[in-house]
Amino acid sequence: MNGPPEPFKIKMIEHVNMPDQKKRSQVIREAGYNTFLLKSEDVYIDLLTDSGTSAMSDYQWSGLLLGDEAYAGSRNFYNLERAVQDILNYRWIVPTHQGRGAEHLMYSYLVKPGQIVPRNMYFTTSRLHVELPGGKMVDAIINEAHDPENLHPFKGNLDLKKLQGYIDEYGIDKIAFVNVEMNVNMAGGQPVSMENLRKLREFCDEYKLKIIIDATRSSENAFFIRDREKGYEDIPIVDILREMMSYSDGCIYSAKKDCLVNIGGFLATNNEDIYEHCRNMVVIYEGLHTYGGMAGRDMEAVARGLRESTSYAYLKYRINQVHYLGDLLIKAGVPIVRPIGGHAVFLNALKFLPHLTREQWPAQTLAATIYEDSAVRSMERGAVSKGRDKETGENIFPLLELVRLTIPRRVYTNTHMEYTAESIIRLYEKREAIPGLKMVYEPKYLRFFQSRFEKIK
Ligand code: P71
Repeated sequence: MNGPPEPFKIKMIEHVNMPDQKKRSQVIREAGYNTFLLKSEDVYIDLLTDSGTSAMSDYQWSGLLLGDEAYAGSRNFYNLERAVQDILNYRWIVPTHQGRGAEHLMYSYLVKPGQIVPRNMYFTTSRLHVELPGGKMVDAIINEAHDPENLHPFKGNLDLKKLQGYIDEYGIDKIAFVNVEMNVNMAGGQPVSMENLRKLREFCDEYKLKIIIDATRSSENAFFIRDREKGYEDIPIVDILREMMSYSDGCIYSAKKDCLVNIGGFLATNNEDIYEHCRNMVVIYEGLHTYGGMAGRDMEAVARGLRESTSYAYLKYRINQVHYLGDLLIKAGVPIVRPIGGHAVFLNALKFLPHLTREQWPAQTLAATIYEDSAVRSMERGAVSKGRDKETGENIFPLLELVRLTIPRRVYTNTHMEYTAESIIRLYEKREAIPGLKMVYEPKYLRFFQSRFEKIK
């Protein structure tokens, strides 16, 4: 058997379409070879993202009916507050419509113009919310994370020598805070170890630096700590989460991932100044501090989902499914990022399509080609996502030029994984025949969402 069986059964299904070859070629051309611009009804298996795409449980759905839609003081806010206190061990929470709302409130308070924010790799919205108040995000992840084949078990770890280097180069006053992402998305869903967090806390205490966690995928990170780190084998996920967060001054959380909901987010902290400021700001940008852009029913679903995300049996099934897809590809020799991460399998487009130049956008090309072959939708995570250098205006070509096959939680079966793997293996066998793309339209912000391409003849 391929890992543990699902710790749930299916109560309701959603029909999906399988467009034929002619239709697939037509719609991906019309979408400018950008998978973000496809209509969902033209997609058979949607691996664009694990964000907001999970299947809720009957316990979460039933919570929707208990939504208290009062403008102020909704009971569901207090349920959410209690869940965050119980599981993440923060005293105060400010709800937001989704993760980037929390990033906006937290980072616009903590970042002053000219300051830098070291982080274990970057994430697109996080970087933008550091840049908008005049800051700059700099990379402080261990070098192993930039090597898609390095098998380090905690490739999300921060490199304290790099942090020291930034302090020496810029001066301590120029560091706004240290940002730690759990199960680092852009590195391939790679975890941070507890030992690294502990050492980081000691390091930051010496310099009185704040640590803010991006806790978006913290339950999945906790699973890897339990599975891989000595001393945590028998520790409940909740206790691991509480310890992880105890090394920080606060977190932002996109509930659309590990909390198993379609919309929602929050920030949480034990720092009274951060709380006071964000609770003030939330009413300007999101909504009153007891709903922050979410309906009461959404907050209930987040509260219940956060609790469900701490089930070890669920996490084991979840991460095992991601590994099932990755292992099928590894067996066929397809180049992927290793170790296989928590939420997605990342194809190494530079190795898959070595005949393309970086300006022919190998990852964008591969994502479009996979759709054309099988109606499976994936996401470019390479130079198009990375964007241009703010100072020179030149394209930045990161070492990682990847296609992300992101697995929604509790949505697809292993047969769907097999179908996906078969398509990619088929393409890998005829990879030399795959032509590149040229960019014909580029928007100013977060260009990967709306840029358009044409096939090079
Ligand atoms: C993902 C997303 C959603 C996304 C965002 C931007 C471009 C494409 C897709 C969102 C995250 C995230 C981390 C670590 C904050 C956010 C923003 N990820 N931190 O991976 O992964 O949260 O989407 O709720 O605003 O597809 P938000």
